[in-house]
Amino acid sequence: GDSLLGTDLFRLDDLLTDEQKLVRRSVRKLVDEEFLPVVQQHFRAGTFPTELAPKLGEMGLLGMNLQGYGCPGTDNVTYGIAMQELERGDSGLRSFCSVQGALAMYPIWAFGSEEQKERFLPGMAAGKVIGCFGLTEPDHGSDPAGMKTRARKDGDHYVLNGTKLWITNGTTADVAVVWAKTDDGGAESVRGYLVEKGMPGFEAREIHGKVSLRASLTAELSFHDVRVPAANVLPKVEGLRGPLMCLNQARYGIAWGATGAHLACFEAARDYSLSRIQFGKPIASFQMTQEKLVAIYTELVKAQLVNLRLGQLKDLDQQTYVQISFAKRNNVRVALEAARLAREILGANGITDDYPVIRHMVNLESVYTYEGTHDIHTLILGKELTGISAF
Ligand code: TGC
Ligand code: FAD
Repeated sequence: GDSLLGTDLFRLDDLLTDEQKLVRRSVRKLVDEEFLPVVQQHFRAGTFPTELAPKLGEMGLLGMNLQGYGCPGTDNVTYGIAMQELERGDSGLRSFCSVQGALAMYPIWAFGSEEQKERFLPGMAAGKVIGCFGLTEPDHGSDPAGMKTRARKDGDHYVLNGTKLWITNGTTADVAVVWAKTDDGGAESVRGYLVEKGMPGFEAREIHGKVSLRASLTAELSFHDVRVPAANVLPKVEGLRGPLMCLNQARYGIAWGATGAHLACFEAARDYSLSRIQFGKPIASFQMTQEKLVAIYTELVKAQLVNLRLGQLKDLDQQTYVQISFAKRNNVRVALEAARLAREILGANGITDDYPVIRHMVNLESVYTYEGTHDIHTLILGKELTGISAF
């Protein structure tokens, strides 16, 4: 059925509304019918089906939990379920939606002027205008506070110089939300700049040679004396709090998303184990295979419980970034371990891209590292438990 694969042991579906179940069914259908048939080809070619963007917009999957300006304004559990179903397809598909909704639309929505919101958000919600988010730099990944990108005020413009690396959707984006330091006369502080495609001095170059997240575009952005009008500065936020609040939105979606990849690996491993015969019996009848399936399933259910509770707290506006770190850290790690076990169950077939498992496994290596590495989330939790910062 469309419950948790007919194995909803704790009746988690009882905690979902009909609307939430409907969203799950329709996103699952979209992924099954329009994405899964093309994912192998995109993964091999290192491309992303950007032509799906208007369809994703039509289904309300871009900026889903934002209110107004053409966004659906759903509750956060619905948003999470949608991210789970997208990443059941591929981490690249969920990444596309996370970057668009949580990292590009959210800062405009939360920190933008009325004019910026009206100008960008409806087109972005519709998937007609693509966004990206530039925080990471070649020399500053986990420690964005050390960023070198600078914006110098010059009349009614800011002049941007610097480089951003590993930027998802960088080459297709019409607008890049770029975080840079400005000293504007006083102390240096981080601000967000809306850099538009075609602005002289702004270039995006595709990064080649990725073995993980191949069905996703990743770029290097460079800025050489890019003149950004003051009207393109996000007026309502200053400091690292701006990008960190965006990361809270995206990490929440990743916690659910990783569980979608986990679900896909469980489903593939269980199906395979029931049909693969060795020693005259389905391999599912061997105790060691059952032990692996139980391990995958147990962590899947625990991750789903964390996601649901996190979503409830977010809907009450009581979520903390430490809870989000807990969920991102745990759910990505257990999904990665589940993918490795599922790969084992599939034997030699497990190493081919004819099955989804190894694609999820290598994708999850990126998910483990981006949006705060596993170690960074460990330190955030360690600080919470001890009161001591180990950064
Ligand atoms: P620390 O001293 O712990 O904190 C400094 C101040 O910031 C506050 N804070 C947060 N506030 C809101 N949300 C958060 N997530 C916050 N984390 C920290 C904190 O309370 C404190 O406030 P105050 O008032 O006490 O001063 O931290 P620090 O300055 O040493 O910085 C460490 C930090 C937070 C940068 C690090 O923990 C971190 O998160 N590094 C990871 C960087 C990262 O995640 N980059 C992601 C780039 S985007 C991306 O990967 C997109 S992938 C997209 C896709 O394809 O899906
Ligand atoms: P580093 O920070 O150099 O870390 C290297 C290793 O050192 C890691 O294992 C890390 O955990 C460890 N480490 C670092 N500091 C500590 C510490 N204090 N204690 C213990 N261990 C530590 N960024 C964006 O801004 N926008 C995007 O759209 C985007 N998309 C991405 C897409 C992909 C496919 C990937 C792989 C990355 C993307 N990123 C993006 C970048 C991502 O956020 C960074 O890779 C991440 O923050 C880690 O930075 P780093 O790679 O420079 O690693």
